[in-house]
Amino acid sequence: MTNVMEQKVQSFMARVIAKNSGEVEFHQAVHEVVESLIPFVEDNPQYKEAKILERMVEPERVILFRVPWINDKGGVELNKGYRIEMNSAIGPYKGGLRFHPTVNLGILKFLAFEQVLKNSLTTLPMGGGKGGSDFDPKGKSDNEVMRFCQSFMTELQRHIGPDTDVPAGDIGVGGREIGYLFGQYKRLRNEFTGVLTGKGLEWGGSLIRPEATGYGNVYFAQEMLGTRKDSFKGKLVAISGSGNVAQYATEKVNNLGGKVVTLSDSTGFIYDPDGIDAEKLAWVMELKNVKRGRIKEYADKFGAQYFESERPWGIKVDVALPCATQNEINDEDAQTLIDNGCFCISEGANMPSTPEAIKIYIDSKILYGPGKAANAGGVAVSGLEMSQNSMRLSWSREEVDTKLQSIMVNIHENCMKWGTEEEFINYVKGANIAGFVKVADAMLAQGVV
Ligand code: NDP
Ligand code: 2IT
Repeated sequence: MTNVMEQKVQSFMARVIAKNSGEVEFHQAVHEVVESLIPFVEDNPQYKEAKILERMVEPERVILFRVPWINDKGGVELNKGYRIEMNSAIGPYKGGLRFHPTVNLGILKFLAFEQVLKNSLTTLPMGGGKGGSDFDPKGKSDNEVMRFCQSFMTELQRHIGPDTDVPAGDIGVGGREIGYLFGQYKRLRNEFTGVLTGKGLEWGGSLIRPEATGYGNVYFAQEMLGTRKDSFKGKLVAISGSGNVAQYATEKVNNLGGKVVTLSDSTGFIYDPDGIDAEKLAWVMELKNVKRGRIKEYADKFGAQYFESERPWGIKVDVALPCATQNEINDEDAQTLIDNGCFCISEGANMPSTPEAIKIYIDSKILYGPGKAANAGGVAVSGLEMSQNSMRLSWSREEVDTKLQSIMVNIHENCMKWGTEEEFINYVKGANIAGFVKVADAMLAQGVV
């Protein structure tokens, strides 16, 4: 980047930092995007004159609320509730809810900002939003989770709707939580509508939605490997996390002939050089989704190694799929991965790589799929769930999976279109510009709103 352009990025960021004080993850997400977009906007003055970038970093609306609830001992508990309605230029706000003790305004704004560009990349008509709470579902009974979800929805319901804002899951919000949230919405509003996605199959959910983020991430990685006439066959793969995204990424890698050798959670990671096959994965799903136990138990059960408080990036692999959380790969991890021969990193999580790690990927010219492209399969199938709900129809597993695959292929093509440089595809630049253009053009058409 030229010095002049670098200065423009710095002065844009200085304003963002001053106006959004202390929101470090939001600053990080915006910086990564404007590094690609400021040079593009300079070449396309219609966006500059209309201050599209400045408007895109300001949420259309931020909702903050109190969530009081009663624990099993009869004591009063209190959490914070949030919904960031970031951008509705191309459709109703759409994006997940995260329940995790680290949740704060800056984290949700980073996620909502990424979501706007991600949703645009899917080609479906969805704006961007994100929400959640600092509630920690770990160690809570089902009844406590239910009472929390009911209190959370009692306030949220007045702000959302199937044509307004359609939340879904994210960290700490899976099928159980979506069920309790949906039940309360329906009771308060007396409406059975597609106000949430990730619903159960019997009550408006879509086939393949649970699988979609993990499958989509592997489909995206497969497209990247395809540019080098390569595939997952015989590849060693490191996956982090052991939740929704990690589980279905593991399943799809297995189906495509690769071997997943790691999984993790917030306490450590397991290394199984024999591979986490279908049987072991079924055991992990039961452990995580039903018993809600720790990944360490895998090592005890299958005789694998367990590394307390460590992340899996020191293991020698060909492909890495970070599927846990933000900033889980730093520059040291990135360098270790590459030194060990890893040449493909596809992000199931949102912003799992630090800016320093991303610089190492780009300088090394490895295949690097940033989250907003690589994990867009989840929200894409949420979009398909919204369509099925509007039509009061449901599509077969094959139909939804075929649509998911073609959406991931299309996102990959769009990244190539906007991100191809000399002998290298810069997927960061490609995803940022491809996602931006559609939203920016819609904003231009709709005037100063
Ligand atoms: P889950 O809650 O199902 O699983 C999260 C996993 O990540 C768990 O193994 C969890 O471990 C681990 N984890 C969470 N926080 C941390 C942390 N601070 N440090 C280390 N490990 C952590 O969430 P999902 O699988 O749905 O989400 C994973 C990632 O994928 C997130 O970044 C999310 O934003 C992203 N994503 C999710 C989509 C979806 O459809 N669900 C769509 C697109 C992206 P533990 O149980 O110990 O907390
Ligand atoms: O980060 C994400 O894309 C999600 N958590 C899924 C959002 C959705 O609305 O399905």
